[in-house]
Formats: sequence, structure tokens, C-alpha cells
Amino acid sequence: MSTLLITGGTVVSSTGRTAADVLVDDELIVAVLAPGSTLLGSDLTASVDRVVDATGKYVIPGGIDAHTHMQLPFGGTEASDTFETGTIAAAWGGTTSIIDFAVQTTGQRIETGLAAWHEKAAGNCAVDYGFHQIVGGVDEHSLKAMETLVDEGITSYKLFMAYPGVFYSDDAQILKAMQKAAELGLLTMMHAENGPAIDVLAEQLYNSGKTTPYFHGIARAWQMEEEATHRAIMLADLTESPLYVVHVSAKQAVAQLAAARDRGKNVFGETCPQYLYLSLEEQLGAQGDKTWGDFEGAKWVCSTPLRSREDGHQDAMWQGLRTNDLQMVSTDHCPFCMKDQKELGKGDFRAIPNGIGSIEHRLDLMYQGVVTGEITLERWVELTSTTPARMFGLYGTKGVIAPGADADIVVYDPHGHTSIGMGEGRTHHMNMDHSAWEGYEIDGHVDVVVSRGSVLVENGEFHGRAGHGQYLRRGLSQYLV
Ligand code: DUC
Ligand code: ZN
Ligand code: ZN
Repeated sequence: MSTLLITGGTVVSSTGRTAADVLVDDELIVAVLAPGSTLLGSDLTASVDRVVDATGKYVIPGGIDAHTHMQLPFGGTEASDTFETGTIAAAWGGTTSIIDFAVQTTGQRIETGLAAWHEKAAGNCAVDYGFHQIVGGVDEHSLKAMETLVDEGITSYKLFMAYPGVFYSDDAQILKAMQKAAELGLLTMMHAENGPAIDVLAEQLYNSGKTTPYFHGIARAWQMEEEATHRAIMLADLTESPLYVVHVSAKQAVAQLAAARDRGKNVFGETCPQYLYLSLEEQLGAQGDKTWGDFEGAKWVCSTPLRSREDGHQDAMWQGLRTNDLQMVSTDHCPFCMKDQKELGKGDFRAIPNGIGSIEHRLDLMYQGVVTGEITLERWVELTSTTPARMFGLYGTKGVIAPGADADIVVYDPHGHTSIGMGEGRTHHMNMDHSAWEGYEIDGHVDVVVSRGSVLVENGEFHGRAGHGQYLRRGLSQYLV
């Protein structure tokens, strides 16, 4: 048991900011005190085990990244961050909880896939972790197995309208799964892209000699995302199943979500930093790197794809975050190295493993949106911590600085600076041979990171350990109307 006092900072929540000291006892926040309060003694700093001076800094609830893929077998290889390396990188960036996707591949039992995911994560995480369940084969067995998920602390599951032959579900399967989810109170998460049509377009492009990463973005056209988003919404409406659409990148898909929300539906959307900052033209079409030439764009091959800046998709994502037509920002952290991994798709963009690594930079990249006036300070906290906690049944324990909550706290310095990337003086701890964010400069800095009362990062040093992170048994969503 030890006590920790964070003094002199500005505590920021989703609803406001206030000068306050935060007292931590063992793993929990036990008091949020007015500065100078003598309620618990005239000099609390002398009676606690440790003091963190947060003068001039923000004190925020630890980040929750609700969309990660550690060690995901995908695209003929495996995502390059282990639960250990990925959660250490998360901690560096102020993320103290992740929700990863346990995988049931087609033909496998859900129980087997879930057990394998527990095995990969247990004892290896530096921050707390929970799971969503990917249902990669909707059949009698998996529909039955869904009945056990809530007891396992898994209250959300993901279906794919893309990737035929891998994770894909057809409409009949989606309908059946949503009916079951509605009965059980599970939140349906959807990868909303029309996979069969995309595969045809991709093949046509490839056959006409259009083989570079840029054409990944052309094949996965916005119409494919809008159509699938609309279809998912209609199926969710019919089955009265709450719906959460992951990695939204097309402005037309946001419009579909907004229309459903205007009708009062439990329909939600997440976007990711890559869809706010990066584009089809600048990244997927990149030719700047001497080593990779026009294959450099492979660094940014992910699905849904980066979209055209000319068409205004990035602006629409920021706007959706402001209007709450999009409720959250997760990373879809799914890192692959260029060497031996992305390289698999040299000469054929269809074989490039899909994914970008960003788990370390989400808080910083979103804080830059505060600096540039895209979102407020409070919205920053809401998008990166409070809503993820509410959406996925963790609120009260996570997502808030209040007595009784886990002491997951970040001291963020608005006068600090962060240079992202692999170069000298820059920051990158993910297990990748490149950064998708090389050269990004942030007008702020993650100074101190506390997870359940343990200081993981301080003074530019990592003090955490693999195994500190505990499995999070989640409750039902606390965000539904
Ligand atoms: N999209 C990605 O970019 N990677 C993992 C899976 C997905 O849907
Ligand atoms: Zn997806
Ligand atoms: Zn994903």
C-alpha cells in the first residue's frame, strides 16, 4: 500500500476543468481536493509516500484505446506488436487501458479463439486490457457461444462485412448475430465495407497494371463504406441491436450515422487519428522514400483506407467529432514492419497487410486537435477516455478522475513538446521498423503516467513492467439511450 498526491494541476474531465489535487491510496483515487484544503491534514505532501508536482499541467484520466490488434494473424503475417511491446508503447503515450480483439477465425470455435487470446495477453501487459470478440464465422456453435460472452466480461463483438474468406459475414449471418446480440445486450461492432465488391474492383485494378499501394485506396471506394454502413444500420434497426461502426473514414458514412442518430437510434461511430490527419494523395500515393519508391505508400495501407483530402473526408471527421455524430477516437492499432511484412505486397497492393501502428500517439495527436482549435480540451478527454469507458462498460472504474475510480492518471504538459518518429530526439516505442507518423510535432507532452496507482512513466523513463496490466471484465455499455 502506498499513497500518492498529484498537486497543483488542472483536473480536466469531459465536462469541465478545475484546479485540484488528486490523492491516490494504493490502486484507487480516494479524494479530489480543492488546492490548499486542510481537510486531510495541514500538509498532505508530508504525509504521503510520493508527490507528483503537476503545476501548470493538465491532470486527465488515463487514455482508453478501445480498438487494438496485438499479435493479430492477418494478411499472411502477424501484427508486429506483442501484448508486451504494444502495451508498453501505450503507456508511453498515456494510454492505460486497451480493448483488444480476440479472434474467432472462420472454422474455429469462439471458445478456442478466446482462450488463445487470454493466453497471449495474460501476464504480458503493461496496462490493463479487455477484449471484444471477433465472430469470424456465424453459425449454430458461435451463436450459442455468444451466450457466454457477458459472463466472460466481454460485452461487445465484431463482425466484418469485408474480407471474404477470412472474417466475412454475409447479411443472413449478420442478421442472426444481431438478433442474438439484442437478446443478450451485446454491442455489435461492425467493419462496414462491402468486401465482395471491393475484391472485384481490386482484381480489376490489378489486372490492368495498377498494382501500387495507392490503388488500395481506389479499390476501397467511399461508396463501399457508405453502402455497408447503411446496410449495417438497417439490419441493426430491424433487430433493435445497438451498433458501433469501427474506423469510419468516409464523410458519406458519417452522414449515414448522423441520420440514424437523428432518428434516435443507438448507432455510434469511431474514427482514428489516421483518418483525421492522413490522406490518399499524400500518404498512399507517397513516392518520397528512396528505399521504397512508390511502395512507400504501403506504410499507410489500412482498411478502411485513407481518403482524399480534396474531397474533404478529414474535415468531415473532425466535424463529426465536434457534433457527436462520431463519439470516439481509437487507433485500430495493427502494426506491420515494411521489411518482410508490408513487403509481401510489393507488386500487388492486395497482398499488403492492412494496418497502421498508432497506439503510442493517440493522446498526443488528439491534443494537437485542441491546439489547432478542432476540439475543446474537455472533448479531448471525452473522446479518448470517458466515452470509451462508458461505451464499453468500464465507466466509474475507468474514464474519470473521481473518488473510487482506478488511479489511472496522466499528467499532460501543454507547454511541453513531442516530436514523433524514429529519428534522434523523437519518440517511438512500437515494434515497427518505421513510423506512420514520422515528423509529426505536438505542442504538448505526456509527462507522468499512472496506472492503478503505479507510476509507469516519469521523467522520460519507463518504470512499468509486463504483467502489471490486469484483465478487465467489462459490464454492458453505459452509453445507450
Ligand atoms: N483494418 C486494418 O487496417 N487492420 C486490421 C483489420 C482492419 O479491419
Ligand atoms: Zn476493421
Ligand atoms: Zn481493427
